[in-house]
Amino acid sequence: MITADIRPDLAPYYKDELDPKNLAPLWEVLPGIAKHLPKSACEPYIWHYADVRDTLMKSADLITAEEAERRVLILENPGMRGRFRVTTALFAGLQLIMPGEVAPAHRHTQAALRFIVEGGGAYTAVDGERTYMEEGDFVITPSWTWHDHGNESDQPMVWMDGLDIPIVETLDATFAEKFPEKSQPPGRPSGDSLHRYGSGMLPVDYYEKGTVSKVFNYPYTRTREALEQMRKAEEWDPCHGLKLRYVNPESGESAMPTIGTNMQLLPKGFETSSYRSSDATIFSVVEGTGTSQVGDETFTWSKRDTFVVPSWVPVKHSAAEDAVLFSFSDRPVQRMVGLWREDRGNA
Ligand code: 1HN
Repeated sequence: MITADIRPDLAPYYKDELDPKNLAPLWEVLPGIAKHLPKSACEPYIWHYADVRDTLMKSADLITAEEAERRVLILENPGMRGRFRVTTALFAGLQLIMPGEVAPAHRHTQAALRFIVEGGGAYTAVDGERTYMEEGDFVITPSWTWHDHGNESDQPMVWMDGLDIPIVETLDATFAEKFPEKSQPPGRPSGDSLHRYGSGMLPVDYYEKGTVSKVFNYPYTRTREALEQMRKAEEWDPCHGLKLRYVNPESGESAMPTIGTNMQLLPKGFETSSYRSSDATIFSVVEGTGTSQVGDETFTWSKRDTFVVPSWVPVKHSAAEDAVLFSFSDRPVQRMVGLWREDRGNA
């Protein structure tokens, strides 16, 4: 007879009984589930663009964008190798598209962001509308929208892809299909969505509050100008400098329901107070140089570098010159379900 207080390590015969029935004792694993703090396998890490660029360019000798469908080097968190993720909940990669190449049209339930790292003049088409992309632009391809890319410029173009792949995988809601042609036929004129929905106005009879922004390119020229104008007020947040989040203009919520995105300005010499939050965050350096202390690590960064701050690991940034950082995380998901936490200045 098994009593309630019997130790399974004292009763291997009991475990032998559980195993073929696909049962397992919670009490052996409970401390690893109800953890005191969100300690995961996700590690702080930095990819210096100078180390990665040549290797990325070599991929163009091995495979075309069309053959690869997407020629992307996955930024794999060193604590989670082989699991194609940059944080526990998000995917990130660097995508290369050479002059004249096309990445064929498809759609999937995973939502994607592109953050343009190098080059300009390639387009992404989303549900029939093309947007031409420049460095620092933030572009979205919402869940289940047709999208393809083409580089009509004479230079290689590199962007960071950020996708909610692990979230969709956890929910087992992954679907994908290919478009019958390589490129989508032209639909709305280029730039239409940005001007129609992203000029601080909306079409007169349009009162929808969709979960996804109709604006799918947030150009860097506008973002940078906003930060530059706002800096004149010198209202610096001790933890963030001057930080804006990208929103869906219909709702004021994040541009994408699963991924929150931000751009922040840190003026030369600014040192942020320690900050931590429950959303592991990926940073991409747009301008300037500086250092970030992430837990026990110190990362020295410059333009185009990418670094990861895991959940609940304290971060402090220090700008050696005027610096602009793009960042993204799963914060909207955590906020939606009441999980999100932050700790300002105490970590
Ligand atoms: C994808 O469709 C793109 O459309 C980039 O550019 C990266 C990673 C996994 C699955 C689909 C793209 C992707 C992806």
